[in-house]
Amino acid sequence: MKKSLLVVSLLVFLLSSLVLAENLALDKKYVVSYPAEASYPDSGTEMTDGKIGQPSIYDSPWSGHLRNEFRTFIIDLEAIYSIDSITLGALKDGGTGVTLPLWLCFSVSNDGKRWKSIGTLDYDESELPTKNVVRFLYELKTSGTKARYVAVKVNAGVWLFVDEIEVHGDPATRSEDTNGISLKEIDFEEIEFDY
Ligand SMILES: [Ca+2]
Repeated sequence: MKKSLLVVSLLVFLLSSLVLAENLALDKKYVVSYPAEASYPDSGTEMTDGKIGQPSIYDSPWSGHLRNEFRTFIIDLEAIYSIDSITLGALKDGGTGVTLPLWLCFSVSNDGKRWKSIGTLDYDESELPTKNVVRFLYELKTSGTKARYVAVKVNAGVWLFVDEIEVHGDPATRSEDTNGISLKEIDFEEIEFDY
């Protein structure tokens, strides 16, 4: 193969893989089991607005959650998609009690009522970044799981700082859904998680 042809083929391949890996959660609605603290608030759109925090508690994309062991976020993708991965960004700031979650549990649903646990990320302190101030991206690979609703249960220590949840998948796998319920109708207690 000629060199120029090889470069063009490579570019086409790279572009097509970029198109496939879209963030389906961008600008989608979500709810959280317990609101962020007033001092580090979440206006209700910040977890899916595409804005990522710098590694500083003062950067506005971060919302801060204080104690109570965990928070659960539920995102409505508004249609059923085939999902390849789910990510969450969290902050560590060793000097201020902002610690990284030790575990995250994930669950999905097509109708907002029947849920299916799809995996858990579990870390020892020693497996998390040792740097004192750092943003860490958690990622669960979901190998084409079909879902409209995505629930992420996130462990909270003293302070949990989070900036964005992304759900990656191919938009072409969209199938219209009319059976879903509104986020406000979802019962957090009904969601099946590993723990
Ligand atoms: Ca954000």
